[in-house]
Amino acid sequence: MTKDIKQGIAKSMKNIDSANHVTGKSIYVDDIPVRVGTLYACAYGSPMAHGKIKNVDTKAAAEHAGVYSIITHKDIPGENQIGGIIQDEPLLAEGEVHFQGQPIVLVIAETEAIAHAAVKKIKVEIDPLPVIVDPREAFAKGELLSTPRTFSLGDTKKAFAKCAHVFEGQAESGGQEHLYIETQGAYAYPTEHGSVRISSSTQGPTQVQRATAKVLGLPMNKVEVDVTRLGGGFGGKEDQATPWGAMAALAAFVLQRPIKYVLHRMEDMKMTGKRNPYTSDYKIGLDKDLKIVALESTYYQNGGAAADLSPAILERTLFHLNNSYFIPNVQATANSCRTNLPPNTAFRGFGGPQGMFVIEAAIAHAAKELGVDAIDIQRKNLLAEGDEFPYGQIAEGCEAINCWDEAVERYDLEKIKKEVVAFNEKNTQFKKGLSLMPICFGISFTNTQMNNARALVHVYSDGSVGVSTGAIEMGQGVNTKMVQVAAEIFGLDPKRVKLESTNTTRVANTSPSAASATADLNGKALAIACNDILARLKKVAQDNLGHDEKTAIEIKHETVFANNKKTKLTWHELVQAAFMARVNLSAKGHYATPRINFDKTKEKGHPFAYHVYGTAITVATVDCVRGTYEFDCVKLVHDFGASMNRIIDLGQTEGGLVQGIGWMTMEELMYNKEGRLLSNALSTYKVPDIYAVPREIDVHFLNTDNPNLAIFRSKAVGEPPLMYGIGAYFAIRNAVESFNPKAKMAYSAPITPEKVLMGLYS
Ligand code: LUZ
Ligand code: MOS
Repeated sequence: MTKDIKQGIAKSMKNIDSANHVTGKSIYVDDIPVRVGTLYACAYGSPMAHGKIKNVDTKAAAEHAGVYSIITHKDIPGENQIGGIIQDEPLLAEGEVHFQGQPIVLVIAETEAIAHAAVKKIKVEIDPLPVIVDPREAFAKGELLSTPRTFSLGDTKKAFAKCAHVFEGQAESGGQEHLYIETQGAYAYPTEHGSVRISSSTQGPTQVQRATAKVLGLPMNKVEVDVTRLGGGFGGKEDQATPWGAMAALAAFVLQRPIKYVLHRMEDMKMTGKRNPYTSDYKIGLDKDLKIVALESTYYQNGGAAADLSPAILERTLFHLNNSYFIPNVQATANSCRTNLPPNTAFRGFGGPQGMFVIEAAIAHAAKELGVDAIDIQRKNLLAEGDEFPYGQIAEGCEAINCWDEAVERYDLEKIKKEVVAFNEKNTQFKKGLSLMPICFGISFTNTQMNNARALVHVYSDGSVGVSTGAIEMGQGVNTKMVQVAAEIFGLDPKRVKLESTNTTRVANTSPSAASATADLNGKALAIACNDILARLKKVAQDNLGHDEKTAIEIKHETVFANNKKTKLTWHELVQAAFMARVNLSAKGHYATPRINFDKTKEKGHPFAYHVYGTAITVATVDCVRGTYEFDCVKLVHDFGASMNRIIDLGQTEGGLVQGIGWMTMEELMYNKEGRLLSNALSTYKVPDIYAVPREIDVHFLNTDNPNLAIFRSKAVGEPPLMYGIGAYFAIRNAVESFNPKAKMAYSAPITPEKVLMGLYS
């Protein structure tokens, strides 16, 4: 624990929700007790991926017993538009459809079962138009969602001319279903003065509020959004909780009845966007000492049918194109391609993992051609203090080499290497593969404007504390960290602090809980508010104890200290004295990350508050008869800064790692040429289960004292560990190549057992 923390109460404090989670008491949207008169919604999704709507026949559905109303775009009082970054997405299709599952009609019925049954009776005639599912095809046809972006550093043309080795290739990574345990959903009801209140399972309450206000033609102050917690988000509810919130609110507003809409799993899988698949070209140049001298790359992002967050995701791909390496000459262009899939969206890592996979593939490719170990190329090129990122930021507090070297030493890489070689010499059916995966992830929303947050704190006259922030609890433990912040600053037992729901009437204009930045931004805002109240309380303490304003007052363990000496005054008495003296016991804090900036016209700046680093060692075993595989171990060193809660941070690291392994190895999204999702259930879309988890996961906390832009110097932890999963891909590949050194395998993730088998016998 660093010197910044006086109490250190909560270093290993348990998640405040754990007991309620395991006893089923935690409230999610579907658990909210419904009001009398509640009706249920279900959307009819387009059966075609692209076409012109000729006719919508809702007669049979409307006549179905128990159906209350049918809502189409014609019922929208405001604008039929929910696009975030770009206004290109209707709430309910109008004239044309652009992906299978796109909502066209909303059925409102007395029960959920009736709503679902009635939807099946809707008949929509659609004149088909050509369907594009491949991003390169979309690009060739000029179907772009946003302007292409190019990052450059140095001069790649000159650099390539001098390179000893140049390799060119393609790399592709697939999409990923978020599979939050709680599906998308919302519960909305009309309130006084033509207003509406929505309980939404969203990472972005303000996004839901803003879009709903637009759809209903209302000012934002008439739309209240409240969020208790989410059963997972992973980016899937950063923007894509919005349509369901807006649909529920639309029906509630038009019909003046409470409306509930919670998606069924298969509806959710079919209708919502996923991680953006990418296909990319790379050209990498190395000198004779294996230093990477130049990289040229082009990324084709499969954006789906609407922009959603894809332009921002595209940008983060470029920000992470060099992963944890210094590359002096870079020319990289990224294209966001419009296809007829559900709009793809944010997913833990937000385009970063997709960019990092490409540089890792390029390095693996070079290593193979040169007959060297990829590990040697990786180590030689790790980012060092003072190196420049392709976007102009200079690496400060760079832990890339520290993490790598610590992992190599602590886990005895030489020994692991020898064991793998020895195993492979002795075995023919089973082969082991080893990889190292360094990571580097920039912390801040890449859109500078979004890096701000607010908090509202009340100290009640009995000494208890209520906290509201813009942070959304989605299982990541942010509310526990917020309790820690308030308890630490006030010197209280965490039990005194209650975290309120996240509500747009208490904390407004929020950025979504995303970008791994939620605890930092909201924690800093909360710290400001708490410190404000604390300053007022200190004055009261000075007066109360008969001291002057020079006396240093501190509150520790609920007791007031004056000039480091314990006094008789307790927290409770101090608060009462303040209340009697009519001192304001409430405060609002606002925080905006200092220093960060980015100039999009030059594609240069200092967009990130800081970077998070780490290195993972992965060993996989491949069954060379079956093509199946297991992970022996993942041993990693991760840069947590000074972790403020090791239990939560460890959970985030393990969860992120396994989610990354799933993306890279087994989770295969399949769409057919008509844009229909084939992997539309958990029987056809395989996610990691307990057997897919590495047999051993070892996480070493690298304790680093910087940077102070992290809350209590405890670095952001949400997304970075996902990218360790990329190591699983290369470990498996290396095992295959040990069985068949001539294996012909595209750099194509996920590396499913089918692909492994083809590689083994190629
Ligand atoms: N969301 C966003 C994100 O809007 N901007 C970002 O930079 C970001 N990064 C990671 C995850 N979500
Ligand atoms: Mo996100 S990918 O919603 O941080």
